[in-house]
Amino acid sequence: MKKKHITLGEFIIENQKHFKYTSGELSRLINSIRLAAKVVNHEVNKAGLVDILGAAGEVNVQGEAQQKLDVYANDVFMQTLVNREIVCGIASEEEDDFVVIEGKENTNENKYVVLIDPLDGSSNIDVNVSVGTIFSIYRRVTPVGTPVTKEDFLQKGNEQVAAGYVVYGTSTMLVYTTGHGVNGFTLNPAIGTFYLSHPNMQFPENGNIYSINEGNYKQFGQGVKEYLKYCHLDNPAENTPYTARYIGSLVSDFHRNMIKGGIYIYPTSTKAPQGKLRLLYECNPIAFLAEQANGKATDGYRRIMDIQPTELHQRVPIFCGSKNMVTKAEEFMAQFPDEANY
Ligand code: P6P
Repeated sequence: MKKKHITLGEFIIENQKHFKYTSGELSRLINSIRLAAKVVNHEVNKAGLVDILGAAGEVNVQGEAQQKLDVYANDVFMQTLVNREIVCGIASEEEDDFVVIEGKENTNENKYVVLIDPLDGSSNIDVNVSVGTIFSIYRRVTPVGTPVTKEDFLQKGNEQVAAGYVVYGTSTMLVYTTGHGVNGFTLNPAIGTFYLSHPNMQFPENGNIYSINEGNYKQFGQGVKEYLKYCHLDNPAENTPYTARYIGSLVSDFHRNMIKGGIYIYPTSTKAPQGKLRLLYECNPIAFLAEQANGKATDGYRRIMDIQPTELHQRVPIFCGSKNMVTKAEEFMAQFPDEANY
């Protein structure tokens, strides 16, 4: 009998073998993210009805207070993770500090921490452009049974045990890695089930799509400016000029580039001297996915996942996508090493 598309649940069970030393906690953690993604998807998909349902901060027709969707998404992911009693701490773009999660009898027996951007690009919702959730999972480094500390969250990206995103687009997909490649699952909204639609996703090593906000050109450093001039050159031998595609939603640009080939850049600028994207819950998970998909992710000079975090919400510049495109961009950045000291 022809093998049907397997579901995310079946995939997790089949790949349990990779986590032989865990008691299925990581699998249960991925499952809880699956549930939260479906709940958020339902809300995001009806966001267009805001005039009927009531804008954020107002009361909707059912008399319920409407939350801003990124606050709503944060609440859904936090609540789902807490209810499943799988993690001992959560850091979120929507929370100033990390949140200690205590199980029953105030214990902290769970060994994973989650860092999350619950709804990246949420300003795009009002104009019906795709948005995404980005998550990163680590084993705690402080003793099990004690409350988590900042040290559990300030780990290098190399220590991630899993990372992924949900893209709420023309279809809703959950794309994640546990260090054994990248797999994409598409939601069938009719039955609320994710099916494996994109097995073993890989960045093409080359591509001709570049994603950057060129409106900031004047604020960029010389290395980025020289690279952009290269992208614009009419040079068939270098497959230029490239095509500019910038959605304003990291997850969507990254997802398209992973399928078609391309590079996404959010560099430092005079307007954003540290860059804009957050290291812990945007750049590190995206970098883990990029490298697991045969791509590359650096700050223009060094691997994103080698950077030692110092603050929960710190920003770093990011160049990520097709390996050879990132390497070419780094050749221009290397001519201006002073820009590495952001
Ligand atoms: P800009 C969305 O706010 C985001 O974090 C990414 O998803 C997106 O790529 C970027 O910022 C857009 O930023 O400055 O170009 O509007």
